[in-house]
Amino acid sequence: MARTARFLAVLLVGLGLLTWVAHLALTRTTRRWFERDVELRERLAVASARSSLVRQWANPAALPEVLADITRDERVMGAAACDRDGRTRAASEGFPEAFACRGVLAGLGARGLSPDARDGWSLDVDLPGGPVRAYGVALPELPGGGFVVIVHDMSFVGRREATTRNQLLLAFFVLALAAAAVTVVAARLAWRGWQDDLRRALRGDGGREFQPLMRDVRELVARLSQERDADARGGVWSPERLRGALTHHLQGERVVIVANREPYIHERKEDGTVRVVHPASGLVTALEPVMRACSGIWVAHGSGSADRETVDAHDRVKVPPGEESYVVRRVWLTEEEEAGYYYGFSNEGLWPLCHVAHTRPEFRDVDWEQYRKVNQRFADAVCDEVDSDDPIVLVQDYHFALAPAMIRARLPRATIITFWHIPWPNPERVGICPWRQELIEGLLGSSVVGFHTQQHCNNFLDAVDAFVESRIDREHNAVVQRARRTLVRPYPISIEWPVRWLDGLPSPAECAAGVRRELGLAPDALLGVGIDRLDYTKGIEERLAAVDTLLERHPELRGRFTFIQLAAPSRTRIARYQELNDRVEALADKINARWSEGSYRPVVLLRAHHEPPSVFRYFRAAELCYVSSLHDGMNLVAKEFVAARTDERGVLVLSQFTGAARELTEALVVNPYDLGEASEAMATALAMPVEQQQERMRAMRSLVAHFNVYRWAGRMLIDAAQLRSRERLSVRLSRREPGSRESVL
Ligand code: ADQ
Repeated sequence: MARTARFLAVLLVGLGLLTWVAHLALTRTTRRWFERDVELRERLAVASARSSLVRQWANPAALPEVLADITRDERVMGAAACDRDGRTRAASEGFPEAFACRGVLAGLGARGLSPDARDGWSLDVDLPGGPVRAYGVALPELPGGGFVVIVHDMSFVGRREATTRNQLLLAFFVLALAAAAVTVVAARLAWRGWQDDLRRALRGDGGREFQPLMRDVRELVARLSQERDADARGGVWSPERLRGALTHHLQGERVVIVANREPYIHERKEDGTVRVVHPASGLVTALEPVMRACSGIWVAHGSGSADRETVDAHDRVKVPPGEESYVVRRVWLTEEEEAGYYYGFSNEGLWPLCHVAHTRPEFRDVDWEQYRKVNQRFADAVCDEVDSDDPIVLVQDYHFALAPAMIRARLPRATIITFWHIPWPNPERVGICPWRQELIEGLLGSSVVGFHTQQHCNNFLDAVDAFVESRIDREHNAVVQRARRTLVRPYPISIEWPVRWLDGLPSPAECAAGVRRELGLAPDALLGVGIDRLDYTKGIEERLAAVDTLLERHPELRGRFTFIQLAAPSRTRIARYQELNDRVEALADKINARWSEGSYRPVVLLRAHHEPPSVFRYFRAAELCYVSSLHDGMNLVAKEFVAARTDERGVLVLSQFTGAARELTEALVVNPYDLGEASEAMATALAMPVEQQQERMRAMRSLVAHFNVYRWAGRMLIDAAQLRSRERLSVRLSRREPGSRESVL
C-alpha cells in the first residue's frame, strides 16, 4: 500500500513538471502558427489586389472599392493606400485613425524600419481592446512610390491560442495518465506473475524455466549447510567427529560392512598358539579405523586357520582384541567356493579386467557360478545381522558386485553404499566380461556406488550406458533403473590420522640406524623402500629395473644406495602370482649380482608379511619411497609413507597411474614404464636439499591429515543419511511402497 502511494506521488509530481514544460512549448508554437497564418492571408490579399491598386491609384473614387476587397476578411479592421510621403490617398470604411499613413511612417522610423522593404513589414501595437497588427506592402511600381497598410485585429490569436493549448494539454494529460496506468498495471501483473513463479518453484512444482536455478540454489544450500555443519564441529576429521556425525545424522545406527577380507585373522602358529594377524590390505587399512570409531558389524570370509575356534555360536567374534569395539561375523567358504569366487572370478577375472596391467582376464562359467552363490551367501549373512528393515550397509569391493541387488531384494528400504576399491575401466574393457550386465545390475542395487576418482565414476556411467537398460542423469551422476535411483560418486579413500602404529616407534633417525644395522649396511647407506603385496599391478619389476638403471647412470650411488622391497605374498594359488614371485626374485638376484661389492647389496627383497609397526619402521628409515603401480585405485602405501614421516624428511616417488598421484602433487610423479625418468627421480630424491624435502612433505602431510579416512567415511555416511531421510520423506509423501519409486533427489 505504502509502495503504491509513493509511486502515485512520484507520478503526479512528474506529470506536473511535464505539463508545465509542455505549456511553455505549446504557447510559443501556437502563437507562431497564428501569426504566420495572418501574414499569409494579408500577403495574399495584397497580391491579388495589387494590379487593381496600381491601376486605380490615381482614381480616388475607385480606390476605396479596391481597398474594400482587401478588407473582406472579418478580422481585418481596415486598409489604407498611402503615398510615400505619408499622405493618405484612400482608406476603407472604419480604418482606425491611430494607423493613419503619417503615423505609420513615424512608427516605422522609430523602429528603424523602411516602408520600402521588399518583403513588407509589420507593426504590433497593444491597444486596450486587444493587440492589433499593421501590415504594409510597398508599391514601388507607382510613380513617386506608395504603400498599402492593412490593420488586423489580433485579439483572436490569444483566444484561439488558449483554446488550442487547453485542448492539447488536456489530451496530453489524459494520455500521460493512461500511459502511467498501463505501466502500473503491467508492472503489477509482471510482479505478481514472477512471485507466483517463484512461489511455485520454491514449492518444487515450479515452471521448467526455474528448474535449473532452483536446483542450483538447493544444491548450494545443501552444500553450505553441510559445510557449516562440518565447520561447527570443527577441524580435522577424527574418530570422535565421525562418531558424532553418526549420532547426529544417523541417530547412532549400527553400520554393517560386508568385505571379503576380515580385519583380524586368527592363525594357529607351529607352536600351537594362536596369533592375530593384520592382513596386508588397503581395504582393511582404511576401514578398520572407521569400524573402531563407528562400531557395528563386519561380515567377512573367515580365512584364518584358527578363525573357527575363536567365534561364538553365531560365528561372531568381538574385535580388536582387548578393545572389542565392534563385531566380526565370519562366513565360511568351502574350498570350491573359495577357488571359484575368490581366486577364480574375483582375482583371475575382475582384478586383471579392472587394472591396465597387461594380464589377461580369465572368465570361467564355473567361477561365475561360485561368485553368484557366494555373493548370495554374504547377502544373506548381512540380512541376518541387520536390526531394522532399513539398515545402512557398506558393501566393499569387486568381490561383491552382485550383493547390493541381492540385499535390496530382501531389504527394499536398505541404504546400501558400495565402494569399489580398484579402478573401473572403460566400457570396451568391461565388455570383455561375459557377465558384465549382471555385474552392473548387481551394483545398481546400491543407493550409492563410490569410486576413488571421477574418472572411474565416468567409466562406470559409460558402462551402464553401454550395457544395461536405464536412464542416466549425468547432471547428478546418477542412474535410474526401474524407477530407482543410484548415485555414482567419487570418494577418494585415505588412512587414519594420526596412524596408531606410530605410537612407541623410535625416531626416524633411530629407525634408519636400526634398519642399516639389521641388514648389514654401512651406517651412512642411503635407503629406498617399496612396500606392497606381491602383485603384478604394483609394478615391482619395473621398480627394481629402475633401481638398476639408477646405479647404471649414477656410479656415485653404487655401494651407497640400497633399495629395500617388502613384498607380502598374495593370492599365491594363482599361477600369475607364482610367476611374478619367481620373476621378482630372479630380477633382484640379477641386480644384486651386477652391483654387489663386499657386504654391499643394492636390493634387499623381504618376501614376507610384516605387521604394521614393522612396515612403518621401514617407512621412517628410508630416504625415499618409490610407489610404482602400473594401475592402482588409490594406493595407501603412498599416504602411509607421508604419515610415517613425522620428521618431515624423505621423498615420495609416485607413479602417475595411482589415484594418490592426483592428491599428492608434491611427490615426484613419474611414469613407471619410463625407467630413465623413474631412475632420475630417485637420483633427484637422494640429492634433494632438506628444506625442499620438508616443504614437500609438510604440504603432503597437511593434505593427508585433512583428507583422512574418517572424512572419507563421514562423507559417505552423511550422504547415506541424507539419502535415507529423502527416501523416507518421499515414501511418506507418496504413501507408496518404499524402494519402489525414484527418490525425490
Ligand atoms: P591394495 O591393493 O591392498 O588396496 P594399498 O592401497 O596400497 O593396496 O594398500 C596396501 C596395504 O597393505 C597398506 O596398508 C600396506 O601398508 C599394506 N602392506 C603392503 N605390503 C605389506 C607387507 N609386505 N606386509 C604388511 N603389510 C603390507 C586396494 C586397492 C588400492 C586401494 C585400496 C584401498 O588396490 O588401490 O588404495 O584397496 O581402497
